[in-house]
Amino acid sequence: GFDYPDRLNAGVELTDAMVARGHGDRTALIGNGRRRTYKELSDWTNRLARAMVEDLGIKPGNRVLIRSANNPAMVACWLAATKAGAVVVNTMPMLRASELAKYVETAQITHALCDTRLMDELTACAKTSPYLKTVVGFDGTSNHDAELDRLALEKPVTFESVATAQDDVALIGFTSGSTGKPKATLHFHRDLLIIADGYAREVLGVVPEDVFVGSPPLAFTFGLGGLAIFPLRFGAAATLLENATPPNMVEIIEKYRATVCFTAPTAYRAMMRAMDEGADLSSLRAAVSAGETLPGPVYDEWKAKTGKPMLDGIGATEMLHIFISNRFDDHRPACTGKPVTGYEARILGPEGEELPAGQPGRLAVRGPTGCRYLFGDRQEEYVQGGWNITGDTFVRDEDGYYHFAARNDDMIVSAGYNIAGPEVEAALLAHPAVAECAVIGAPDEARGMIVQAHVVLGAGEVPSDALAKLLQDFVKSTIAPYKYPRSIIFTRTLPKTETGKIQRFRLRDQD
Ligand code: 3SK
Repeated sequence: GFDYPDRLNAGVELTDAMVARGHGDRTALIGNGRRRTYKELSDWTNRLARAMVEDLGIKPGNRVLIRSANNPAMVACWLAATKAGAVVVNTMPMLRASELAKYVETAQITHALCDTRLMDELTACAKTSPYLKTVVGFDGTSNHDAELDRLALEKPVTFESVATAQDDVALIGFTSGSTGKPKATLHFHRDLLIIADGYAREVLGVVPEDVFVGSPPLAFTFGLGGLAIFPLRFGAAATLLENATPPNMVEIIEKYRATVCFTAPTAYRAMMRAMDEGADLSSLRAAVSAGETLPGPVYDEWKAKTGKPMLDGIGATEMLHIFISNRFDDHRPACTGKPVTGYEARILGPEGEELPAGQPGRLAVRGPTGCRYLFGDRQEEYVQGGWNITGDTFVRDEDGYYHFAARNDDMIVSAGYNIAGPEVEAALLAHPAVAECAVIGAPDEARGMIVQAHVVLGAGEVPSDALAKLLQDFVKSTIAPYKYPRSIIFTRTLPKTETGKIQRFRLRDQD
């Protein structure tokens, strides 16, 4: 188990406590072209927290929204609000006023801190909100040239952080909502540390010399953990990129000799193409893949190119972070691995009964970081007997490893066959002409559903019936022929969420 004192403030643990442990002169954050040490981060967050309390009137328990791309100022605002005992809701820059309004209403948000470059939509949202009364800008470029920065600069570098209880709520994570309405999930101060002291320690073995890089937004708990909490908990450095495209990540990896990368398989594929052109990614010791299924061919190619396994994992906003993962010394291709210490997993049948090894069913998980929803109605649907019922179908093998089969929505029943869309995707991705693809079930009179592949071709490839036939034959030659895509649609792009998850439901809705 995890043993924390009753009074615990995660913001303090990730800043002042790190200075007290002797990490003050180490680099904590790299972004906007400069480095900040742990001591600088501690001072910065204390000043900000003072401004939040003394000038903005933030009180413990107030819900505070932060709107920003990934940059050091966003991390500082999140840590400062946490030190002030606020409950933070981090949000993505692309959200529109109507989407922000849903968050504000659901979480009853009273204060918002916003990168000044992203003010318009938030101001529009605040105009009609009965809750949101205070909106303040901060300078996401770290030039301290905005209202919150000016208020903070006048303050001393000391702040008496709120002595929160370890099970006071610190963070509300909204699920990214690749289908349906986003759900609000609650996380305690201790949860923010458990994901580091559990997964990051056990699976990644983070050391102060590590330099983290990656693409998930900090507004997504995958990004908050991977790009802020994990490095800061161990005295390592976090590089923060507002525009984390694969070329930008490659540049950062080369420049800072980054050692740990958090991103999705599509970005790893692009980074491997950059390696073909001479990019040097040899500094990376850990490549974590999550948020999307890791296709076997991507895992195999990474292993062949780097000699290291890609660490596939599955997490959930409800559970805060990754709860099943491969390990450096215990990994298999096309396999998500075994539960992280402290978490238990089960495969459930249609009646909620536990299924034996080898049978696909709904993945259920329980552990120390979840799952708690803001509103009870959802709780009943998604949490049963303390188990979080995920939206994924998995199979546990005889050796206790968990294998992803499909999102429950991605199982295709065609002429009586159960076909997992991601398996067909992995087969297509192994063909060199295919850059990206998404497989869905399309309605069909004769078969009920047919397997339909939406395919983005690689550079220089030209769509044609002949190529479609070639890809169909290729799939038939690698997996059971009944699974081949009877329909292939070539497309330039696939619909994705801001966190990079392919939105297959949008392809289904097109039909
Ligand atoms: O697997 C995911 O989608 C996820 C969600 C939240 C936090 C971490 C992860 C990997």
